[in-house]
Formats: sequence, C-alpha cells, structure tokens
Amino acid sequence: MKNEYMLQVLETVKRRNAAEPEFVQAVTEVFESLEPVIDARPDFVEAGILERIVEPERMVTFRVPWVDDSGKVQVNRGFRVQFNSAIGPYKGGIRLHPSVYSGIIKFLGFEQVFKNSLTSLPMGGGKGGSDFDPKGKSDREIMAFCQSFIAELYRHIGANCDVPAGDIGVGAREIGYMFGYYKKLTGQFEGVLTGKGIPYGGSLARTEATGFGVCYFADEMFKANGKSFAGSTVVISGSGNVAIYACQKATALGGKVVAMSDSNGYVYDPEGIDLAAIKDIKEVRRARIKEYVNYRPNAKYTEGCSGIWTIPCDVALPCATQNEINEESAKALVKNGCWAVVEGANMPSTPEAIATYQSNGLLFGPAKAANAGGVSVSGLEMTQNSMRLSWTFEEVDERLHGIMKNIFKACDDAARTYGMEGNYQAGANIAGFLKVAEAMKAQGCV
Ligand code: NDP
Ligand code: 2IT
Repeated sequence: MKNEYMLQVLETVKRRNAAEPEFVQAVTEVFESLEPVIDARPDFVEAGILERIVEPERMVTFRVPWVDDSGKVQVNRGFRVQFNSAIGPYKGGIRLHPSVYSGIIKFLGFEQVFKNSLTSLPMGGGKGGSDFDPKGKSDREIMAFCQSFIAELYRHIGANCDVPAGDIGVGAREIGYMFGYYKKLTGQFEGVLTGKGIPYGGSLARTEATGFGVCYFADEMFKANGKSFAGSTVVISGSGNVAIYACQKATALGGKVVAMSDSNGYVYDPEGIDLAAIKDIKEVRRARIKEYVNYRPNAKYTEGCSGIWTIPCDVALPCATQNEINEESAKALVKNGCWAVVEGANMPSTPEAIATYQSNGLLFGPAKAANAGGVSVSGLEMTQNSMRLSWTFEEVDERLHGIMKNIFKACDDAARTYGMEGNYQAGANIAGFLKVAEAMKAQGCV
C-alpha cells in the first residue's frame, strides 16, 4: 500500500487497537484492496469514510452471571459491537467460545459490515458473543447462561435496531432460549433474532444456508474458470453447522469429501465422509469427531488440527475458525495439487496463506463473499417475519442460490473494473465497501 492517507489511517487503527491483532488483521486486509478506490474517490476522503468505517458506532461489554449445576456462581463477559448501520439495522451472529474477547468480536463485526453489503439485503454490521464455553454444559446450564446474556442484551437489540443470530457455539437451541427470554422481558413477539426454530418464526433452509452458500459460490467461481466440483476431492475443516452443510452440498455437486475435523483432531475417510455419521455425532450427541472411526472402521483419526491440510485434495473448504490455515499449511495444499480454497469460516486464512494461494494461481473465494449465505437467509428470515408468512424450503434455497450467484458476479465485476481480474478477494472488499461508503457519504457526518 502506497497511499499516504490510507497508511496514516491504518497507523491510527494499529495504535488504537494494539491489543486486538485479529481486528487489525481484518482492517489491513480490507484496506490493501481499497487503494485503487480511494485513489479514484477524493469525495470519500473528504467525507472521512475510512476514519469512520474502522470505528464501531458503539460496543457494549457486560457481566453475565449464572449458576452452574453444582450451585456455584459463574461469571462470563458478554459483548455486542454495533459496527455500522449505514445500510440497515445491525445484523450478525453471537459467538460462544472461550477465546472470545473484544478483538474477536470487532474483527467479526468489521467483516460483517462488508459481507452484509454484498448480500444486497438491507443489513448493517454487528457481532456479539461471550467467553462462555458451551462444551460439556448441561441443557439447564446453557439455558441459565443464555437467559442471563439476554437479560442485559435485550435493551440494546430489536427487530429494527439490531438482530443477532448464531455463530460458533450458538445454534437453534441457544437462539430458542434467548428468544424466549427476550419475549418474556419485552412482551414483544418480533423478529429480533434469526436462526429461530421453525415453529416460532424461523426460516426453512437457515440451518443449511451457510454451508450450501459456500458451495454455490464455489460452483460459480469454478464455472467461470472452467472447473467443477464433479470428480474433485474435497477437504473440509470443522464439523459444525457450516462444515456439515458444506459437506452435504459439495457431495451433491459431485465432490468427494475425504476429511473433516473438530478442535481436537481430524478424520480421514478415503471412501468419502459418511455425513449421517457426522450428523449423529455432532448434531444429535454433541460428541467428539474421533468417534467417527466407530461408525467407519476404515477411517483414520489423527490428533491435532493443522495436519488436515496435508491431505491431498483439489478443493479446501476451511469451515472451523480464524487463522486456521497458515503459510505452512497453504504451502502443503499447493504442493499436493489443491486448486481452490473457498472460505466457510470467517478469516480462516492468515495473510501469508492468502499470498501463497495467489502467487500459486489458486482460485480463492474469500470468507465475506463465500460464507454470506448464512446471513443472507437470516435476512430472508427477517423479511418473512415482517410479512408474517413463511416460504417453503425450495423457495428460500432458490433465493439463496440467486444471492450467491449475484455475490460472485459482484466480486468478479469489481475486480475487473479495478484491473484485478480473477482477484475475488479484492473484488469482495471493493464491492462490499462501495455500497456502505456511498450510504455513509449520503447520510452526512454521523
Ligand atoms: P459450530 O460451533 O457449529 O462449529 C464450529 C466447528 O469449528 C466445530 O467443529 C469446532 O470444533 C471447530 N472449531 C471451533 N473453534 C475452533 C478452534 N479454535 N480450533 C479448531 N477448531 C475449532 O460453528 P459454525 O459452524 O457456525 O461456525 C464455523 C465458522 O463459520 C466460524 O468461523 C463462524 O464465524 C463462521 N460462520 C458461521 C455462520 C453461521 O451461519 N453459523 C455464517 C458465516 C460464517 P469443536 O466442536 O471441537 O469446538
Ligand atoms: O458470520 C456470519 O455471517 C454469521 N455468523 C451469521 C450471521 C447472521 O446474522 O445470520
């Protein structure tokens, strides 16, 4: 990056957020793509768009006290960042994981601003979470935590203000407990959360949306480059919501998924992953992936996460967590003939890993475009709630497919316009940014 003004804004971001490396990483990655736009748009400089877009509109941090099954009081820390509302109410998930702190929430909130813009639906960017660890907790403990979390968060959210959803550690069970308590506190039955259960306002296909969307995006990118899932070998990290439905759709499109993982290790099944077994282990029993070998004796379980990227594959779909592919893993993928990386997780590739994909000519589908299917169907859930009706699975899936095609086209077009054909990372950042920047400029200095 050579633009003096952008370097100065980035320096301020680094100084002000020195203890939040993930946030600085996310901002740096976006800024590096925006240089040609800022060079061409002095009006954005004059309107202070960059200085404003890197600063959340607000962020709340709060105490979350709850009582565990032994009767002991536990205290976690809760967060919600309301990053940008230029194009719609704040929208974004809630993450429950022990690694959560302000820097994780802010990086996710910042990414969400551009992702939500790419969906073409009217949603601003937000994110929340807590350092609560759901692993090994009873249903009652999960409910106690979720109720305490919402007992504070309810005053900051609302159907026209801020609409949370799931992320790591938050699925339909947690959203149900949060929705129930929000309704008790406010007396309002409204579309304040998405990812709700189907009987009380949830959308069909929201569960599948992120994973399906990753594959719809990949499919478009492959077609545009003369490639296809058909006959390809696929490696997917994670075995949660995104990974499971990415596995299902990649298989339906003709790929063979040979490996999946959790935070303890990975399974390699050369005959192709048995998704029913994974669903039983992860969705029904909430157990560990190492049990997969009890269902499929020919599969092999290996402790540790990064080894999954040394398995030869054509297509890698990182669907677990941030910075899970570093330069070494990226080089292993390249060495073994991998030709595409499409990101289901948020920021799963380090900057060095992305540079490795690009210098070796891999097709790269960046997270904020490729995983936007989840929040897109969340947006469609909000639409259905407002209309007080619900669409069929097929109708939602078809809209999701159309949105993912449009997102690919927007990335492709923006990359071409700015002379970076095939660089969908730059295209996603530019296309996502332009809509938000125009809206911020039009709304004045707020
Ligand atoms: P889940 O909680 O359903 O699953 C997370 C999966 O990733 C689990 O297999 C988990 O293993 C693994 N994982 C989590 N943290 C780590 C870690 N630190 N190291 C290694 N593995 C880890 O979450 P989702 O599937 O919903 O989310 C996965 C990713 O996708 C996240 O980056 C999330 O932000 C992103 N995403 C999610 C969307 C959604 O709609 N849910 C939408 C767009 C993006 P274990 O069980 O051992 O913890
Ligand atoms: O990262 C994400 O886009 C999500 N976790 C989904 C957010 C949402 O509001 O559905």
